Amino acid sequence: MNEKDFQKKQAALAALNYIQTDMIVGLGTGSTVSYFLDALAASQYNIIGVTTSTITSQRCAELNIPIVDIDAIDHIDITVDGADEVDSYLNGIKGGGAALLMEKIVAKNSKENIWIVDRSKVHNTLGAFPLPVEVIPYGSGQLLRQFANKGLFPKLRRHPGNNQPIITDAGHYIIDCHMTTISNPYALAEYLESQVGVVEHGLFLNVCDRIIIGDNTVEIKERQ
Ligand code: ABF
Repeated sequence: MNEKDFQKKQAALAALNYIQTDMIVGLGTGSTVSYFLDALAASQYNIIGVTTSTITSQRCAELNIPIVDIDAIDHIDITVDGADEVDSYLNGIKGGGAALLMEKIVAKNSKENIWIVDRSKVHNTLGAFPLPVEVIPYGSGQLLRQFANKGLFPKLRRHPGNNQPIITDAGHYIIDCHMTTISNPYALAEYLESQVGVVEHGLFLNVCDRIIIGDNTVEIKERQ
């Protein structure tokens, strides 16, 4: 196991400490969450899961983790998810796995949100990871032009194999914005949310309550 995977697994194991039997647990997406699912399945905790993507649903089925429709419950007790980049304010960029819309819906309906990451995800300022923006296919060409004029360095996300646009679980496209540094994520979020055709973006601001950074000594940062 390489160092990054070791850190992911350490963070995933530490997240298990916040789970209790009979909880309704939001289950995110990505390889770090996959380590968490393995640990959850091996634990004695009886939980009901709410999933954020088709891939996570498939993993839960393989691991016999019961899942429930998000609209069949009144709240989610805790959501454990990964992230593509986090900053010192516990804000983050998510969506590298093209599941940001359902991840944000689950997160916004959770009493507590925990992100589990390896150290390479932690930066002082967001932007090193291209910001995913989920858009309606119709008019996405116009949004690409608008974002380029805004200096967001946009690129439509395509399958590496056939170069076709990626289609999300909800049937949308993803535009990745390669800005390198996002000096004011709140202003950028407000701009994106005002553009017709934008469904959701990967800036998760004031969402995360606790970040667990996997390492030899696991670091836990809590929102003040
Ligand atoms: C998910 O976690 C996505 O938002 C993000 O792309 C992913 C990170 O993947 P990994 O844990 O494999 O680095 O929630």
